[in-house]
Amino acid sequence: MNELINKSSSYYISLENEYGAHNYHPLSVVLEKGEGIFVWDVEGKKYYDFLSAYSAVNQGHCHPRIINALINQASKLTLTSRAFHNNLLGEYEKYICEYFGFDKVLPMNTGVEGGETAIKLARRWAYDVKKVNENQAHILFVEGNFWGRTMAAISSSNDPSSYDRFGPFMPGFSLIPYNDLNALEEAFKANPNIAAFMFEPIQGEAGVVVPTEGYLAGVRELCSKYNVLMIADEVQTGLCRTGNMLACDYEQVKPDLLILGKALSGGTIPVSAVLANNEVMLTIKPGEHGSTYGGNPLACAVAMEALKVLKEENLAENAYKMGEIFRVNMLKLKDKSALITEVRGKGLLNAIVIKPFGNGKTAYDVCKALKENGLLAKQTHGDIIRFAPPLVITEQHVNEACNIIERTILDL
Ligand code: IF1
Repeated sequence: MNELINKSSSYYISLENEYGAHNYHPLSVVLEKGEGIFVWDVEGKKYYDFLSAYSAVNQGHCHPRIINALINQASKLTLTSRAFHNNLLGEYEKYICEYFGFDKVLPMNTGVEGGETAIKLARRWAYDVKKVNENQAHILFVEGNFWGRTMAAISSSNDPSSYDRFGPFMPGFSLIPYNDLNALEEAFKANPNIAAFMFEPIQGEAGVVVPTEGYLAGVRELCSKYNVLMIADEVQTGLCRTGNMLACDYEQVKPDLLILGKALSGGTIPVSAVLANNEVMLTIKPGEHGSTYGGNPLACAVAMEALKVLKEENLAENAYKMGEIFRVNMLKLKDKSALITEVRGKGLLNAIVIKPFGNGKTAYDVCKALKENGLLAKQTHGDIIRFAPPLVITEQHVNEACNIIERTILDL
């Protein structure tokens, strides 16, 4: 291959197309570098990153402190497996437990493994503590939930593009509407075998669906009243994304199980965690759950640094303030453009809803135009665009990015 071909976006895209499974439909941009809130493509063009790898890069691309922790630990020891102890696991476990106020942590890798782990813990707790009859434990979810791509995750999904023709599915799951405390209480009353209620405090994939104030506290109250574990999937909403360390903090609510992932490694390697107290966590005994990479020393070093950066750089506060500015700008734009029908979100997890325009054009076409103008964002469900920049963004950059969005939308 000559150098010119080697360097063009279309070359890399055609390679992916030929040799990679076709399970994604990305925007046609090929990135090769990232720093803070910016990414660069192979042609050298610079973009605002308003996706942050689905909120995994909250601390900004290639955060120097996180990359240093990664490199230092990588040159010393990366993986031992859990067959042996390592000198970082215990320190990390103590650090993250004290950070979030739980007795214990179970370290995994991807977010969906965190969800699987939480469900196994809840089922085990149901048998050992709640005394549910064997194989009768039930987990309740909400419509529009998204927690990954495993068989269990898609078994709880009501989105056909997730589950269609992948059956048969995992039993013992059911769905109620989101943001509906009456439905939750009715479900709890109707089935004494419910082990857990698992949900996102703000729904991400569903399109940044923010529940009514009081919902989180109401969920907590009902879970306690009916002896059901509250599982908060904060894989996307946690770690300062919504303007608080956790989205549950907005209503001073503490779940029984907390699932974290994504930004727990600042976008470097897959690191997830389930936090719980002893009553739940100690129901799983040696040999009953685990993972080759879970709790590896590299992940422990990186996660500790990623968590320190969140606090020491006040990223919750910054996300809160920058989010307010972003939504004010978007609401002004909504007044100027008939294309935008809604602006919603919390902190720096935001979305705008786009009315179909032109000849059947959708949010995807808006994202294509945004890309041309130097800002990367991703549509969901055809009509929603999610805006979630790294939390290190400054006011000046929020305003500049909003100008790009405004110019793009008004030009369409
Ligand atoms: C993809 C969305 C985001 C999640 C919550 C667990 C997981 C996720 C709340 C699983 C993952 C993903 C995965 C990514 C797209 C992305 C996503 F558009 F689907 F909704 F973030 F907004 N819980 N979210 O959002 O974590 O196993 O992937 O580490 O391409 O599937 P994972």
